[in-house]
Amino acid sequence: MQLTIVEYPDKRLKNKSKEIKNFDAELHKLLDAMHPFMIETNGIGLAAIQVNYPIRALILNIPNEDGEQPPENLLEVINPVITAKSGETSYQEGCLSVPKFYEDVTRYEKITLHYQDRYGNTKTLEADDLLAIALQHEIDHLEGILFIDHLSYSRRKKFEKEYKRMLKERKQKK
Ligand code: Y12
Ligand code: CO
Repeated sequence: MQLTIVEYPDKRLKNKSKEIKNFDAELHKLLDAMHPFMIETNGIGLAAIQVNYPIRALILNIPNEDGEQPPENLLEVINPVITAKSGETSYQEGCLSVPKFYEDVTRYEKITLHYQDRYGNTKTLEADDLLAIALQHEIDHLEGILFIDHLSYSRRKKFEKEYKRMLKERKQKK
């Protein structure tokens, strides 16, 4: 299964992803393709909509203390719902759909998540630190929200100017 990343300002990233009702081979095939794709592109989190599948699925593989992403730490999250949230934290976020840009975003410090695994089993997860931040970032994707949508008006304007310049330079190099 060949996947390609959908990059900002592609309008498809604004779409709201649909609830998953069939936990079938087609879903498993997509999840199985998303993981190597994310690792090869140096990502730690990826929502299905970023590879043009607007369904409520995301994966996360948070690096350990050695910076490794062992496959046994892979988290597959289907139909997530945040049921509790507390605290506040700020982190410099990046996104495979917004290449080369990192910006500070404020998020909840701790969250409780209800979700399903690839077989439709219901799960609960208490998350903090980078896991909580990355989950909120990926769940935003399911609502058509990007981390740059959290920036102040002036930071966003600055970002748009720099991003346009980056796209232009990239086009000229081709
Ligand atoms: C905070 C919040 C959410 C996350 C998870 C989602 N973000 C990523 O996985 C970012 C990946 C990323 C990878 C890059 O490397 C390549 O594209 C080769 C990257 O660098 C460039 O675009 C040059 C930027 C972001 C993480 C943290
Ligand atoms: Co992202």
